[in-house]
Amino acid sequence: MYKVYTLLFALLFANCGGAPKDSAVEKPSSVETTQPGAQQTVEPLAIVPIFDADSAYSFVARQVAFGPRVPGSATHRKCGDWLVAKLRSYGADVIEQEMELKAYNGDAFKARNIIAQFAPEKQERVMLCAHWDTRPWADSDPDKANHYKPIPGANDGGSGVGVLLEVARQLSSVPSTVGVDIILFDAEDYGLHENDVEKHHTNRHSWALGSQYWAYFPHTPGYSPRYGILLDIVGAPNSAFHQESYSMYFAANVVDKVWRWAKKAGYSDYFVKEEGGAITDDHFYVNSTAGIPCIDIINYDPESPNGFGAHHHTMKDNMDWIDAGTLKAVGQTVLTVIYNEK
Ligand code: AHN
Ligand code: ZN
Repeated sequence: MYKVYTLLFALLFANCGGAPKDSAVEKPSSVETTQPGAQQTVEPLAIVPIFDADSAYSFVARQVAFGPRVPGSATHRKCGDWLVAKLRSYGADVIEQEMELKAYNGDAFKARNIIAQFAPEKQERVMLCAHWDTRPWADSDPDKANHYKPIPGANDGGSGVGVLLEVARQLSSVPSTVGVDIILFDAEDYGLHENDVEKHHTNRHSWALGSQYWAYFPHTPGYSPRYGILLDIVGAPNSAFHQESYSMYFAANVVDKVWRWAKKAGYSDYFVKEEGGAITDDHFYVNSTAGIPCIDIINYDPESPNGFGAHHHTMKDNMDWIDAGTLKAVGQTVLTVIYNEK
């Protein structure tokens, strides 16, 4: 915090008194100085706060400590209440969108999308999203005895939310030029159990139920942010975020923008400039139903035998799979993108 403000004041100061154009300052600005004879004006570089990876890590751990966040369960409700309170404590206007859902297998439950609006009065907006529920079944676990147990969901669920809570904490102290909406979708991970593939065939729309609902009933009618960024499975060590195919199809310019800022911020090792597979995730419905260009930052390698990682949808998806360095790469990139929106 101290560093950020020091830089801000330094830049403002450099702008006063009609000094020659400072080297720390790039482009001409629309802000005029008040000094007579000092008409040359400058615009400070965007101030990008420093993403605190330890803080994000602790937000992931806190979610995992509640236990699995399976829709309909008491631990799910408690974690949801905590998320709402946390986002309110950072100054957001929070909407809880409650809905009744039915999963592909007939399970019925109450679910809740959590929408945190920062600077809701601003017209120009960006949306950031992640799913906060966790999978009811560890159906990819090597041990069959675990196939109907809920996963801990540190990486799958916890990581995206942890990064976004830290983004929210930064927004509470350094306002961005554009308004930001952080949307935590529910019931992403209630999709087709591996043992039900025969019975239900390809039930591809069984995933992402909360975002499907939201895409039909957005919290604000006609909601149209510039674009959206979804974070899913963003905590594993040595992650490689490929350019996911639906993101490329619907929002190639956003992919390009984010990957370019990632490179500038020093994270091109994580943000790989290669096409990934097509993942049916929350962003698919944000794009196709709500018509908002939205990309998915997701650790998926189409070439690797276990795509999302060996821990995916197993009982091993715990804090051992969360790496602060990866959270930092994702969180700092997201902050760089949104604070550079004019
Ligand atoms: C598929 O596996 C096809 N879609 C769900 C993507 C996902 C699951 N993200 C997290 N868990
Ligand atoms: Zn999952």
